[in-house]
Amino acid sequence: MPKARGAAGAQGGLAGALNSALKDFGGIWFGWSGQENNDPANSIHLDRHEGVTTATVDLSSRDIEEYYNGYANSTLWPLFHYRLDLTQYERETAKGYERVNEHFAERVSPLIEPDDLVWVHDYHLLPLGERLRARGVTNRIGFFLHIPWPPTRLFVSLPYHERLVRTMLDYDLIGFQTDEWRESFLHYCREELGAQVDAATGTIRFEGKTAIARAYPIGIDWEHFQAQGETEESRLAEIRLLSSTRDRTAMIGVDRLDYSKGLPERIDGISRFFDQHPDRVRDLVFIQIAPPSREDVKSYQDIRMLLEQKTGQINGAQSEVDLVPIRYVNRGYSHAELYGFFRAAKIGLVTPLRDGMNLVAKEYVAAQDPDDPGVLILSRFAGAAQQLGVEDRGAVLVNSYSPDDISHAIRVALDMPLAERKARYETMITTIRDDNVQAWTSRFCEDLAATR
Ligand code: ADQ
Repeated sequence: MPKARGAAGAQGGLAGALNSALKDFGGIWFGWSGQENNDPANSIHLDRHEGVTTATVDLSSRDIEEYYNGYANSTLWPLFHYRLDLTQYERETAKGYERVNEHFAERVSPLIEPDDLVWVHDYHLLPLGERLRARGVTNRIGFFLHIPWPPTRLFVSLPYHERLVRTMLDYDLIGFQTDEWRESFLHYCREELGAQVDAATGTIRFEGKTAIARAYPIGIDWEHFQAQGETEESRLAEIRLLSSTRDRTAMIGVDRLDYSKGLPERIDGISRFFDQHPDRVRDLVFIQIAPPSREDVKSYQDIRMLLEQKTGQINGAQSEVDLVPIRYVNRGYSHAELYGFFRAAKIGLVTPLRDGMNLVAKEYVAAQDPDDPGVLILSRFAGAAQQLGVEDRGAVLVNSYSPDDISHAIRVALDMPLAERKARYETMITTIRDDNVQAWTSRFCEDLAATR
């Protein structure tokens, strides 16, 4: 199979997934280095680490402001997570977005060889395919969107929405996490663009171009994650958590500190649970691990403050000298440590308001002891709910906007008998193990190679 050349715009959830994929397939990772550099002559770096070649470029401070903090994370990210209230529409940042995509195309096109597959990732790079085509790249080019695609009625609030989607039709294959996001995209192409759309095959025909849209739910790197669980580091993390919670049930949340993850709403749900069941405050300790992200964007500073306030309030109201119901930790941990924490926690609380997939939900289940598994409480608005929540037989599904619903789910999870916990675990574990990141990569690359 030809080498895959990936282009990724983000650090974060997808970075780990793509690293695994590249180790297996070979190829080059191309993307932003995460560094600021105002000297364009020294802005590209080639590196080789654990069998993966990376070609990364630095961005100028203006590019970071307009492209990354601006259009990508203050326009597209909130809009694609249905948050019109947080979405900013600025002509300057939109221009910065186009400029940086052009700059990436200029840098990456000389690295592309004739039989390469090119795989572009995520909302930072929506127009990259079109920019590459303009430079004469005729290779097969695929695109994968890691986040939701919003409903048409929301998406059309974006100035020049049509221009953005037109650029996407230069891809041969466009991947979405779920059918729901794929259908929203097809709806837009049919109703707003007037494209010819075959919903069954996902084929979109428009002005002589043909693109195919399909769903490819991303998975975790199962083997790597299980190997983390075998380490001493993981075992120590598990013991550390268990010994600190003693006879109380540990409930855990692990998320980037992002308003899409529903963290204040989650705290409201826990607070409601304590209000409704004062006799059970001593049964539960909630651990929220939330490393800050995108700290230069104001909405992220706001969510951090709000969360601090809420955890402070509930701890103030419910704590005793020997009891603090919520532990809120602002830092990252290794996957080995997270594995240990997940295993020690009898409830995993994953309640985003909107999420493309959510890998934490899958990691939580993957870390459970099959003979005594914990319960996953999962938002019905996460892409993962389409795989893990089928007919409420796997995860306990909740409306993450509703404190009553979250409170009820916590009570159900706390009281769930072992037989039901095992049955729910069995329903989820097969897809988590088999539909892993390697299977996801193979499916996408094979389909991309078969286009045209
Ligand atoms: P994210 O929004 O970053 O990803 P998610 O899918 O949950 O969300 O991935 C987060 C990853 O970061 C997980 O592997 C998790 O273990 C890790 N992580 C989170 N908190 C951590 C911490 N405190 N310490 C260490 N690691 C931590 C985006 C989309 C998702 C989509 C992924 C992949 O928003 O919907 O599932 O890409 O496509």
